[in-house]
Amino acid sequence: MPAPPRARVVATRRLPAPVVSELRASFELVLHDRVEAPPRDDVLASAAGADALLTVPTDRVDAELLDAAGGRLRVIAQYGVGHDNVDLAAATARGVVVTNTPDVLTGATAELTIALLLALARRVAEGDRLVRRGDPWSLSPTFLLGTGLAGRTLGVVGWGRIGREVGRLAAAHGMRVVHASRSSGIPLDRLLADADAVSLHTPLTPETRHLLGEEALARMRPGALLVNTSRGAVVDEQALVRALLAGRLAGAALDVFEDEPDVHPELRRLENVVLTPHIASATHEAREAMGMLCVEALRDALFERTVPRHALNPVAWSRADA
Ligand code: 8YV
Repeated sequence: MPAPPRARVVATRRLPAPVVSELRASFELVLHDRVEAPPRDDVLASAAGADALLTVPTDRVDAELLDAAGGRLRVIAQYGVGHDNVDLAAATARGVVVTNTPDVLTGATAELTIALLLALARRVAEGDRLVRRGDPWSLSPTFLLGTGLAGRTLGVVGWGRIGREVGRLAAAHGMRVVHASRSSGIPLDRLLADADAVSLHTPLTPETRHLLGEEALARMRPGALLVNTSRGAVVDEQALVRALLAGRLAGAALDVFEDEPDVHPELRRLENVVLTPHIASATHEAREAMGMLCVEALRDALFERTVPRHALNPVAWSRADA
């Protein structure tokens, strides 16, 4: 069946230039060409009559947005691997296929995780702040000492593609790696008690929301480090702040937050906390490849009329054709 002429794709954020070119080559592109989230009402208004949406993990993709888009909507390409922001059941009920972008961001995300772990253990951000402030300092055998990674135990929570890659990179730094997941590894409690550093790589689901709450944080080894590049709400931020203020944890490195882009003021204040603005997949290579996977998904659904490779709810496809 020939494709509908110039199917309309609405993208909610600025995109890498090569991705924009590819989208414009195939579709009528409505682009919210800004880095910040557009006002919700603008998103809802622009979605009306769209054949496809291209969304990011901080967009709320729910029944309201699906209904605002209306009956032409066939596919939502999520620019990211996590999709806790998408109401998959609502999409499926309306015959809308949702896709994500796995694999191509695994390396970038694992690299940033190790970068954060090193920054925390070796006090890189703290040293950077000190030098920038112009504080007096001099080389001395006891100045700004950190902890080496070699010989320490890393506990990886969630053993999917990213968790495994983090494990591989950590092992290359001489770390002993243990993991806990739903289907393999050691029990979470044991991991928390054993690990010198804990790194989170689970999707956000009702089961993993506040997985690291008051109790779990209390089970961590005194003086342990926490790294989170998954989703902010996997950690109870208030409980984490309490554990840090009490000195039970030696530090935390966070790329994601419960209420992004807001960050708990205590976290911003603490020297032993490293903060990055959700940049784990932010390399030119990964972001371009993620965009190309979105383009592929849109072309598959709208031109080829086939279920895209990374469909999260392929059953929606048959429903739409029924
Ligand atoms: C975002 C992410 O996709 O993939 C995920 O789940 O959280 C990030 O990689 C990225 O910020 C682009 O939208």
